[in-house]
Amino acid sequence: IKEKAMEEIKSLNNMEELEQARVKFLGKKGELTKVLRGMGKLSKEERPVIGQLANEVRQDIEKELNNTKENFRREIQKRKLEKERIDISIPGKDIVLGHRHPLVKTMEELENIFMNMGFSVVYGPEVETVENNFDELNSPENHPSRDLTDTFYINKNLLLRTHTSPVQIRVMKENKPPLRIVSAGRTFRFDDVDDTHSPMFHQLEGLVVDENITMANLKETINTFIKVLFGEDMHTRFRPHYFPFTEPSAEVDVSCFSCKGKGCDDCNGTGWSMELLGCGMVNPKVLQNCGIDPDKYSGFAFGLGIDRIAMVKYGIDDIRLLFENDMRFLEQF
Ligand code: FA5
Repeated sequence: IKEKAMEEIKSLNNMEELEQARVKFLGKKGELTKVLRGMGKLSKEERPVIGQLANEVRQDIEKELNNTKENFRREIQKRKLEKERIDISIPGKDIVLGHRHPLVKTMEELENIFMNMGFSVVYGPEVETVENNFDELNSPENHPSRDLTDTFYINKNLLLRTHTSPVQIRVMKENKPPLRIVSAGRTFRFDDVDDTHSPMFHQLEGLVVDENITMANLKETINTFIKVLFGEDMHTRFRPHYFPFTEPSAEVDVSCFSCKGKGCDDCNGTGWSMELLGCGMVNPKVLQNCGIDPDKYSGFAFGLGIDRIAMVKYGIDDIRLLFENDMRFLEQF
């Protein structure tokens, strides 16, 4: 029995086979148990001899089974460790980090430039009164921008602001000169969508009111700002324009960012970029509307399109890209 058992144990392959072998040799119906059961039939002299022998065989088989079991256990453990081994020298996986939207970056950059020039940053609501958005800004009752087809009205008295200029009114009504503020935020117009127009866009409003403020201060401020933002080699061109809330008023063109004014495909050979901002000397009527004495104080204001500045700065040729949230576009910034 012992030899047979030893032979079989050597050829075992796994824990299940080992358990089967244990039952076969040592179990209740096992071969060795049969021998022990038959002991009664033996003579008095034979019994202790056979008994001892059977016990020795049992111990030997048990020992061999235990050794084999231990070997299997070690083998399993080894395989498991190998499978779960961690190679700490492999470089870690990159975590995908988000980043700020090009528009937000531009907005913050603009605010910083003006803060460095001594302006305070203030905010105004996107839902405005018709009074602040039009009336106090000297916008005539029949002005086309008031049309239902140009403005998103919420009711008779409230609208989504069509520009950031109502922030001027809020600031002038609540504070006394000297004033020097910028205010950036969302604006809304019923404009047809194209490469450079979006129904929701962003403006940055600037307002300075003090004694002896002149057009020269306005030009110097805008020129300095453009050069800090785009570089020393950028130039501006002030074209006469009309806004009800400024007099005189101007629209400002900036050199084409691609060719710096020489003329290229981006600017259709003109050397100038698309229209970026409107400005002018605060209309004395507007100062008066806000309780500021126009004989003592004067001021200038400007409103620039942040989306268009971002387009020029980053070479984006379609404003819609800024709002489509296409990852392929956003990941480039
Ligand atoms: C105004 O909104 C005046 N409030 C600006 C101003 C402020 C003038 C203070 C004088 C004093 P305008 O409608 O031109 O002006 O708009 C200003 C800028 O906003 C434009 O130069 C352009 O850059 C941008 N803009 C206007 N409409 C859109 C649009 N639909 N999509 C994207 N940008 C626009």
